[in-house]
Amino acid sequence: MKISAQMTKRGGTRRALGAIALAVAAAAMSGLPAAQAASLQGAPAPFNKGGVKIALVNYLSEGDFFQAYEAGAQKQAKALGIDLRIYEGRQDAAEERDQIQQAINLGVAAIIVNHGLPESLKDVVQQALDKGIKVVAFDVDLANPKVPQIEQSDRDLATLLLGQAVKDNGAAFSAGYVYVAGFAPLDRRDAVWQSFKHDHPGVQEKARWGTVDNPIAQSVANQAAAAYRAHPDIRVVIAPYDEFARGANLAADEANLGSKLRIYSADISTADIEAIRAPNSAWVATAATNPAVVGAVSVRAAALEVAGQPLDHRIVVKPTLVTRDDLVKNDIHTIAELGTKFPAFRSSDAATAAWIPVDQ
Ligand code: SR1
Repeated sequence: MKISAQMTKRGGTRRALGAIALAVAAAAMSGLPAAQAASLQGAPAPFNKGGVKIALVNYLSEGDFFQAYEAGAQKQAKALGIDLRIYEGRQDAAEERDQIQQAINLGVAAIIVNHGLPESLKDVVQQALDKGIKVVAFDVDLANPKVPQIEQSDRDLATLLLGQAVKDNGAAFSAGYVYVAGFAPLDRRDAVWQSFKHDHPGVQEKARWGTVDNPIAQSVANQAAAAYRAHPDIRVVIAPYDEFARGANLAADEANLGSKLRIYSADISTADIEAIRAPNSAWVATAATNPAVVGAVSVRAAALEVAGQPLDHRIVVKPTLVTRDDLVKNDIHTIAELGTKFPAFRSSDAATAAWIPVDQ
């Protein structure tokens, strides 16, 4: 069940109440609870009884990555008979805190925190833990030994895309860099970029830009257009988030720079694959996981915590490098087709157990 900001505001609006009434009426008509929470035979308690509620609290929800992440989480929750309550992210730290509080009040067994600002979350997460609620975090470092941390190995991801940039362009080039500080995955990727520049004195960062203002890709495109005009010597753009790469690519397209620039990114979606494959596209490679698999891993990690079963503190979903050549040679147009060539895009063995169905 998705819980929107409108539905979560205190006091609620008539529209929100209407939506709830409709959901309840629909559930009553189908004879099912509002969200299915079935029992799972052979599973440890409480999954053998069903009715386990888990909250997924997002800081960001817009864009292909986060939509696929949520879809993967929902699919894994369904397979586990979990009643997953999804709180939409609006890049609002106060709202995310409030949503965690609401999940606590709802009596969930676990909370998955997807991104956010650590300083605004640590105390409310501690309140959840104090009440016996399990917490796992994806891409936000809550610095709490009781909170397992899920990530895509941002170090590997950045190393892969920078390695490809050197392979294609040599060890000396003028670069543009797209970055916004304060997001754990972007900060971890940035640490690799900083040491890469130190080790490659021939690589010059000529311009830096970036924003997470919605719509992110269009906002980044506006900045990129100005950067390309001011620094016509830029040949390589390092854009380690697909919304950034989409923006950098849009601006390159509009300025007819497709054959002059090469863009290296993180993340992948079916729309990204089409953009990378497009004739004359400047976007040539990306290092990525399947975000649906990461969403599934997050739910499995929360389930293992609830069942009291062993789980590493750091749970990593390994990224894979995908180049335009890979896509064209293998006639890949979608994430599903990508999974046939690269098994890592189908599933991950992170946070698994014999009783957990894994099927992405
Ligand atoms: C604003 S942070 C964006 C990143 O979060 C996830 O880790 C995705 O990989 C995306 O690049």
